[in-house]
Amino acid sequence: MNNKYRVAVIPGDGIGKEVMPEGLRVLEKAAQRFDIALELTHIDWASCDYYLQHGDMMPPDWKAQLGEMDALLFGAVGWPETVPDNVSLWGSLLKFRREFDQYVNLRPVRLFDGVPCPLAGRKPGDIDFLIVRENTEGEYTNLGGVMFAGTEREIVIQESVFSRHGADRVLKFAFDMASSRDRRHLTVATKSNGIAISMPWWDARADEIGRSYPDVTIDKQHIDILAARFVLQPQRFDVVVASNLFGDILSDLGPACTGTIGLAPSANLNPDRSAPSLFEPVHGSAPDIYGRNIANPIAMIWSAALMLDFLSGGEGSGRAAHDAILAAIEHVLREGPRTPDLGGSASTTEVGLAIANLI
Ligand code: GGG
Repeated sequence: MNNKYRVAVIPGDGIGKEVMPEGLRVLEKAAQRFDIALELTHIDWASCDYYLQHGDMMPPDWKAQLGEMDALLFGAVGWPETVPDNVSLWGSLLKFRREFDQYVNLRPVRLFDGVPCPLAGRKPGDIDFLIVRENTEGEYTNLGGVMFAGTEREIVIQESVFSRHGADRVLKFAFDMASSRDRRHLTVATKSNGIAISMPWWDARADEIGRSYPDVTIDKQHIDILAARFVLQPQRFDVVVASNLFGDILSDLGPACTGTIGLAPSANLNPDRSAPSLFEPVHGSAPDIYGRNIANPIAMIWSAALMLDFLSGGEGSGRAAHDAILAAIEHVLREGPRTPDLGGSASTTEVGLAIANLI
């Protein structure tokens, strides 16, 4: 074997449990073909079912168990009928991102050949960009509190946190990504007119970091018009860097503009490799379609491909396996079968099998 990787497999909740087997089917086929050894550890916690039995999303030694891994392959979290969403998210996914310092959430957005685009007149090639979402701070905090709760005087304070260390490192990553691409253009999502302290500061950090990247052109766009341009002029974008919340919203909107969020993968990266990185579809647990075997497994499968690419440093058999999986996804999106989110009637399993058979 060329390479050996330890991977924790965490299906989580809802359709995470349905798309994960297809992710693994394709992953194992690619590993076999490209001589990659995978040691998979199946995790049945980090789920709302586990919470209902144990009163917590994860066991107390979760960090020791997962810290030994090279990567985490994650499905989805959330089952609001039984566990409040903030409890399940803060009890699992956000702990992984913070404790393993996965400070970059890389989310590719691409319109594929054969996928009907909801934006009139767009063809493959018009939409092909990367969202770099800051992943450990920003608007995602549990800092704040409620005063005079339940009274007419009720006051709610929710803090945002931006550190120079946190902003600079994700901005550098985004500039590096832009610098490595043909168009070399970086869009910085901001809202410096309304959010009067953190966002002008974020813009200034981008300007300062950008001085080390004279080959990269940069434009700053307020999040409201930026969102509109995702729909109206998606060809403008190459790499987009955004704070945690803005990046989260943009990375649902972007894939929606390419036909379905069911295709969108993500890589929660610890680029320094001091702890495992995590790979997951952008979509959540989708309680409305869970149990019918109709969820699109492609976001999960593409996430597994991103994992192989990252683990191999973008070289050798890992890169070859990634490229083969992407080619198989492209083929299936052109020729079918398709799940209902893309207008087809195929099952999750049928799409997974079709992709695996092409590897
Ligand atoms: N597979 C992604 C997932 O389960 N997402 C649930 C969610 O609410 N995520 C919010 C976030 O990514 O910050």
